[in-house]
Amino acid sequence: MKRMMIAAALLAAACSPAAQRPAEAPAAETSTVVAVEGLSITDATAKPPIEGQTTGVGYLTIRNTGDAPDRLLAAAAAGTSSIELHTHRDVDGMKRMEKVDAVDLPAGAAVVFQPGGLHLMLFGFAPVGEEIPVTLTFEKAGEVVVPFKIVARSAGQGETGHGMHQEHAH
Ligand SMILES: [Cu+2]
Repeated sequence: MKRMMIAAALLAAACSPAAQRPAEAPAAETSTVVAVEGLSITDATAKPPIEGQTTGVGYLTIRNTGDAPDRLLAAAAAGTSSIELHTHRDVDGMKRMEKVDAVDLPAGAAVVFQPGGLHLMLFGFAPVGEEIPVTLTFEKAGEVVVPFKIVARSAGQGETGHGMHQEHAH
């Protein structure tokens, strides 16, 4: 665990001169922090596909630390065939997944990608190792590489709406 945190910290530092020093993170903190001009990205995690399937899901928190709005436009990573931005929408009382073209990041706000809400769909995801570097493309901030920690799907945790993913193959 410690080794991973150090590796993540080094990666974050390599990506951004503005990266926070890892010593400031709480002891239990295992997520990475990637900070660039105007954005701070934390809690980036990727769940591998369910056995027999090929689609994984990614979560993260994007904080717009600047004073102008930005937008997340796209995501891509080696080790996937493609990544889409998805959200969930209530349709007749059912949560339905929906592809979105962009995610608004209002100035000063934190946008949380989490189960039942916004998420990254990782198509053709073949997890290798402990993390997957995902290139996020922002309208203003440009391309930012964020290491997503690969977390195991715990048995019985359920997929909180993600069982539907296979229904809408692209
Ligand atoms: Cu989805």
